[in-house]
Amino acid sequence: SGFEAQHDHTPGYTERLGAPLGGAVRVRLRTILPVESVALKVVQVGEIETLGAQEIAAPASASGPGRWFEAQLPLHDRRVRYAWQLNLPCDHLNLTALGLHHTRRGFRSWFQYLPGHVAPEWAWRSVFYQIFPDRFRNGDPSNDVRTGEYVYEGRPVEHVAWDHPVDAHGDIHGHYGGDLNGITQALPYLQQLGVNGLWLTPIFVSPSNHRYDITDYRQVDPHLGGDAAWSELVQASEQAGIKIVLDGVFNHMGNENELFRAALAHEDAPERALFTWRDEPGKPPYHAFFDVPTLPKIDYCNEAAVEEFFSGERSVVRHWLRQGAAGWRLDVAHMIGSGGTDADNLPLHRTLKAAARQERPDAYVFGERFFDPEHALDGQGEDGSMNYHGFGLPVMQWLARATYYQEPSRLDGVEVAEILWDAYHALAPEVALSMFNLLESHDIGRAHFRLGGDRSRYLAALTLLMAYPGVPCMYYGSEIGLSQSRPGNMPWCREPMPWDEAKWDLTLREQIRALVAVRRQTPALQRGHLRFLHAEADALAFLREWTDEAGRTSRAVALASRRQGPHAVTVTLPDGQWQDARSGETLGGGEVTLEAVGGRLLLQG
Ligand code: ARE
Ligand code: CA
Repeated sequence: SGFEAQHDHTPGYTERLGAPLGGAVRVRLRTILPVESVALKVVQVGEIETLGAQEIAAPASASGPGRWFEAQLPLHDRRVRYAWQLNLPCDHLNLTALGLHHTRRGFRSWFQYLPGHVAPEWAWRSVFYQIFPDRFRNGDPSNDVRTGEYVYEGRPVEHVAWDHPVDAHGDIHGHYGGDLNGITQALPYLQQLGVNGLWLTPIFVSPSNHRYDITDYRQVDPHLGGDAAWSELVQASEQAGIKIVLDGVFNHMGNENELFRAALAHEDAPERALFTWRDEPGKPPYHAFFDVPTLPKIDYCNEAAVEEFFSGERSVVRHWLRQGAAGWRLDVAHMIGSGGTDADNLPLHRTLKAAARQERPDAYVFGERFFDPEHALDGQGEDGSMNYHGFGLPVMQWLARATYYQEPSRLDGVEVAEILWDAYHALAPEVALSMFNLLESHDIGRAHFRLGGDRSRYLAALTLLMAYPGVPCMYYGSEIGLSQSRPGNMPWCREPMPWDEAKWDLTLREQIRALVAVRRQTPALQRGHLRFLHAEADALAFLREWTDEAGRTSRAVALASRRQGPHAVTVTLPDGQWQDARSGETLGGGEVTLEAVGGRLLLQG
């Protein structure tokens, strides 16, 4: 049934996360099978070590039926992989992250432990809200960009009225006037929604409205209210219990940056070494992000670049952590380096993370990656990664009515569960819990729009977002039903937030507020182990479970459906009494038939 043998990262089963390299950690197994003995298999360099496990009394910090076994897992490497072997009277079974099997399966499916890894646990308890500052709220019209104030990409910038819908013209050169002052004013609104983390897309001096082309990394754009508005926002958000993660654009800078201008000005300028130069027809004479001339790539072969941005005593990474930022989202993380692959760049990412952690021991550092990030997440570098690959894209592809952009084909629920599970167990559990989960962003279409405005599917998506392992992040305006005027990703998904409440979908906001509250109150959703309970074409269900050191167990089950009307789904729940988070209805454990419609959360403990 899948409950025959259990082991995971929670305190009853894994004694202490963060045990150092070279030491050992106590790991435990619980089983109801008639085992004669249990062994622990550990992957050593090139071989497998088999260690005995002792039968013990049930630990205080665990629950569930069966016998308990314990072994010492030696932490001989930065990532230790292990599996359990259950010796039965005339058979033996292996328990890996994939479950119980006769064969050992691949090592990749074995449990993992990262010695010495320290996760930013506050992020696990957080619900994030992404803000694109030019479009969220205009708190001070006096700092707005004035039409014709300067020229960007050969055309004068334009001030656009807040109620003017995004159009191609408005996006590239149009500034709506949103600023940090507006975010400070909106803190009570955000608190009421229940979010306690903000990710701001770039806020430093830049000519464009998106500000990914940074002119000065050490100054907040005066059009956003400047450094003073930042200090005010930091203070007010601290009081509101909200932490702020900034967008680190370290792969490229803006072409108006003084370092790049100096490099262009003289053939022998020392700044030339910060960039890589080339001579290819039709392309800028330097490497640039997607060959966009305004975004010259920074070359980290150069130690001066590493110091300026990461390791130096006054580096950009350190500077803004000192100024109150709680972490960094790394723009195009896989590209940050010296032109090699994502894997080649890992040592540099470790340097970045180490500098951030020296400055702020709980800094949350995660990279933007649209593809499988497994190779970058060994615990030494980034804490996690934006989870497009292992969460947002497949979930949306499953739920979307029509095929659309990143959704070239439709997946069924069984395939989605496989994709999610594969991405989850490829990571150490504490890393999976630090993944930055999202359904939508300023780069891809809005979820509500991609789901054809279907409320039920949208709530299914949001339920999965709040219940899945990782840090959930919503996109500004989604809570009140902000959509887009036409299909596509950017710029259509960057409409300004309407502040006229008559334009809000208040029912939706209330439903989302309730989901956020459940996430923030339920330890199982913040740090629990994951187990899929069910998957069929139109529905899937999973369990999250966490027992704390004192033995208190919290459980949650998420059930999501993409079908129009309600339908019956049969799942096996752990024993005990369950409560539907929305209706308050109670039900017992064991094999139960649930009515699936949109998203449902069942809670226990
Ligand atoms: C602007 C216009 C675009 C135009 C482009 C080129 O908006 O319509 O095509 O200029 O002239 C920032 C701005 C963008 C801006 C861009 C260039 O936000 O508005 O575009 O700079 O000036 C891929 C990368 C991913 C990257 C996206 C954009 O893998 O890392 O493309 N995301 C980050 C930021 C962006 C930012 C930049 C990078 C540059 O989040 O906001 O752009 O700093 C598929 C593919 C992915 C692709 C994804 C989204 O899934 O697999 O590889 O991401 O779609 O497009
Ligand atoms: Ca303004």
